Amino acid sequence: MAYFRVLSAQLAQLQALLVREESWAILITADPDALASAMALQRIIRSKVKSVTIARTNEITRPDNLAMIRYLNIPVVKWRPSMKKKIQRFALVDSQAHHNPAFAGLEFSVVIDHHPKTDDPCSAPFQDIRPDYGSVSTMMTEYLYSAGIRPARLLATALQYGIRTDTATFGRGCTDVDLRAYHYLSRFGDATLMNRILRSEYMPEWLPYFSRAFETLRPCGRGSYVWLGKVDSSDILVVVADFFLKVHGLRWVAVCGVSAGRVIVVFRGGYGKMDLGAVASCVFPGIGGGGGHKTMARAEAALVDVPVEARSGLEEYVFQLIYTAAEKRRRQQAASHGEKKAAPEESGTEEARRRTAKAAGEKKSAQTKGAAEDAVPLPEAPAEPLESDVQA
Ligand SMILES: [Mn+2]
Repeated sequence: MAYFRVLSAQLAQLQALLVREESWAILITADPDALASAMALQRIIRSKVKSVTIARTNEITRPDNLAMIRYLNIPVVKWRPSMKKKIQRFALVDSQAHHNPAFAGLEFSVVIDHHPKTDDPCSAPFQDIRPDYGSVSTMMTEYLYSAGIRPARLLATALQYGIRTDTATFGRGCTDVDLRAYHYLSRFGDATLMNRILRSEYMPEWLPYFSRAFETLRPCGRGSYVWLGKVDSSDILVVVADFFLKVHGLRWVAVCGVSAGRVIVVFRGGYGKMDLGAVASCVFPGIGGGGGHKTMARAEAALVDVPVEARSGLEEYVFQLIYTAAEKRRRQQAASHGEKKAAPEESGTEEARRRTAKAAGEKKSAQTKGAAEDAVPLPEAPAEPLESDVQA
């Protein structure tokens, strides 16, 4: 049995599009899967055409993406519409034309992707769209294999990282063929370079924020509160919140800061029963909004809408709002649990009073005892995902 699906027909179709006098551009929304897939397509077609440019339409800020480009020498340039006149053929990998306004008005000859198909028909003469694949890197590994091209060290490592990233390290959406591709590539990839990319989680300029986070970390009800003050971008709140998720026993964290005239709270959790999306939706009653999933949520309000008397003590003001919202949510959960069970052992009133009194006290170091959250089942979350809360 063949190791991968046989793609001779597809390869012949692709070859038929390649003309020695033509210059190609492979457009991507750069992330590890797209970068690796573009590298692979470039490898397959480069000897048959005049030139192949890999062009990204987005800015790259994530340190692992930057490390990947640097350590694996990926020749990616920023796309500028003025480049159009020197390019005869366009290809798209890990994306479809309607995904990005930057792709509008370009005629694609090749589209290779694993995102769901839409009603919008793709007009590219060569298209391979397989939503059942965990990554396009897997598809490109099959193309290389079918074309008899042994992936060189840097290309193999890139494809491995693409597969890892898109399957959240062989979890989400990972299939047999993704695993088989990864295994095949491991013969050619460089494990040391892979580790260097994997370890590039933080930028040096982020470290002062971590220092601030450790200073301000304090318990907030059954969760934890972090105040970062003014931050360059709300992305840093996400980075710091994700870091605290890795602390054993920490149930949830609210990382707060001010950016572009807005107070922003990023919630992360997942080990407890607390529905953070529901908490986020009532942090800023009347002055802001919020929402999200049970384990990741966000709330924000414009500074001008914060009561004037609260602006000089924002750290404490936001703490109280989050504490109140979280406790309210916890009591609601306890009450609904009581209704279901008809035998509420500790329905919250006495317990809640004790906690309120306790939390009104001074700052304390994070309390990380016991990982089991309140044994209270939750009603379904009114989840409204926030796309800005997920890093591409
Ligand atoms: Mn992908």
